[in-house]
Amino acid sequence: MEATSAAAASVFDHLEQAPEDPILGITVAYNKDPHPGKVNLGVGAYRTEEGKPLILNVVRRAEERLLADRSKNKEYLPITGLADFNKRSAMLILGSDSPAIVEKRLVTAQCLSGTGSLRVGAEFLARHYGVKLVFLPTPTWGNHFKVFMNAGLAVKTYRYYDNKTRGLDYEGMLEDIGAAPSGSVILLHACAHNPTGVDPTPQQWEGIRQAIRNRGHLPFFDSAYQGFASGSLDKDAHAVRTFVADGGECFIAQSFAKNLGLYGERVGALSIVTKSSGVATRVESQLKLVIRPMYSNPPIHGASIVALVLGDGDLFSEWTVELKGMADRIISMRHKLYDALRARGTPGDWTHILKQIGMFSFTGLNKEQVQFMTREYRIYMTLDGRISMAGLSLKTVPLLADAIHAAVTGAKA
Ligand code: KET
Repeated sequence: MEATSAAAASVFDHLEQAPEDPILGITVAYNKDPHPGKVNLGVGAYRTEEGKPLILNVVRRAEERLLADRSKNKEYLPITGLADFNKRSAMLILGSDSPAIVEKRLVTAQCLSGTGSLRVGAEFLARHYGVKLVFLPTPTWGNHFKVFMNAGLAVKTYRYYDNKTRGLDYEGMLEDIGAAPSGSVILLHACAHNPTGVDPTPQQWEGIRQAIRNRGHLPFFDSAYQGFASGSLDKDAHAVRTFVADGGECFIAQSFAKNLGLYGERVGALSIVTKSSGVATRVESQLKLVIRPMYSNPPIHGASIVALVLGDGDLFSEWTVELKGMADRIISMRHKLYDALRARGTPGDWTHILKQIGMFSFTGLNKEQVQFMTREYRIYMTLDGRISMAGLSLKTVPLLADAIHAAVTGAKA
C-alpha cells in the first residue's frame, strides 16, 4: 500500500515552476550570493551607513513601554483593528482638523501594511462599487496589477512618466484620466512615486484633482512613503489633503513599513472617505464582512507601537527627527552618486538622480545593463533600472558608480 501511494504521481505534478517576484526575488538572489562585496539595491528598505537594517529609536522606546505595561494583553483585536491606531493614522495622513474627521465621514481599518490595505480596498470595490475598472500609472509598483486583478477588477493604465524628459507626462496623464470611463478608480501614489521618483507639483495636483472630479472618478491613494519624499509628514500628505478638502470621496492605503521601519510588522491602514457619517457607518459594517473571512482581524503588536508613537508628543517629535534623518541620508546619497558618475565622466545626463524624489532612483539603465551590473559587480537591483537609494552608503557608492560606468560605456569589469 505504502509503496504504491509513494510511487504515485503528486497531485501537484501539473504545476510549473513559478518565477520569483520581480522585487522580492532580487533579495532571494542576493541572499544566495556568497560574495562578501555584494550590494542589495533591489527592495525599497532603508539601510544605515553600515548597510544594516535600522530599528528606529522611537520604535524601541515604544516597545519598551509596551513590554513594561502589564495592562496590555494579546487578545484578538476587533475586525477593523486597534481603534486608537486607526484614529491616529487617519489624523496623520489627513491632518487632525480634516473636515472628513470632524464630520465623521470616514472609516479607517487597520490592515496588513500597505499591500493588505490596497488588497482589502480592492476587494471592497469589487464587491460594492459599480465601476470595476482601475487605472494605474505607467510605470507603477509592479504588485499593483496583481493586487487589483486578484480582487477581480479590470486594470488599465494612464500615462505618467515621460522617458524623454524623465519627468511627468502631465498632458498625457490628464488626457487619459479624461478619457477613462466615468467613475473609474484612479490609483495615485500619494508622494515619492515608485519607481520613477517623479511627483506632480502642487499646481499639477490641482489639475489632476479637477480632471478626476470632473469625470466622477474615484481616487485611490497609495501612501507608502509619507515623510520620505520631503522629510516632512505634512508636506508629503499634500495631495491626499487637497482631494479630501473638496468634500469628495476617496480611498487611502497607508503603510508604516518605510516611515517607521516596521516592514515585517505589517502595519497599515485603509481609510475610506465618504460623503456623510451615515454612509461611513454602513461602509464600515460591510468592510468588516470583507475582512472577517480574509484574515479575521489584524495583528496587535505593530499597531500598538504606531499608536504609541503617534499619540505621544515626545515620541512623535523624536520620530519626525529620525524620519528626516533617513530622508536626508537618501538625498545625500543622490549627491554622492551623481558626483561619482561625474568624476568618472560617465556619458549621459545624470541630473535625474538629483531631482527624483523618495527612496528610489529610476536610472534609465536597461535590463541588459542591470544584468551586467549584477553579474560583474554583484549590484542587485530590479530589471527596470530602479535603484534603492536607501540601500546605498558612502562605502558602496564607488562600486555602484564603477558598475554604472562600465555598463554604460560597455567596458569590461
Ligand atoms: N505601495 C507602494 C507604492 C510600494 O512601493 C510598496 C512597497 C507598497 C505599497 C507595500 O508596502 P508594504 O510593505 O505592504 O507596506 N514597495 C517595496 C517593497 C515591496 O515591493 O514589497 C518596493 O517597491 O521595493
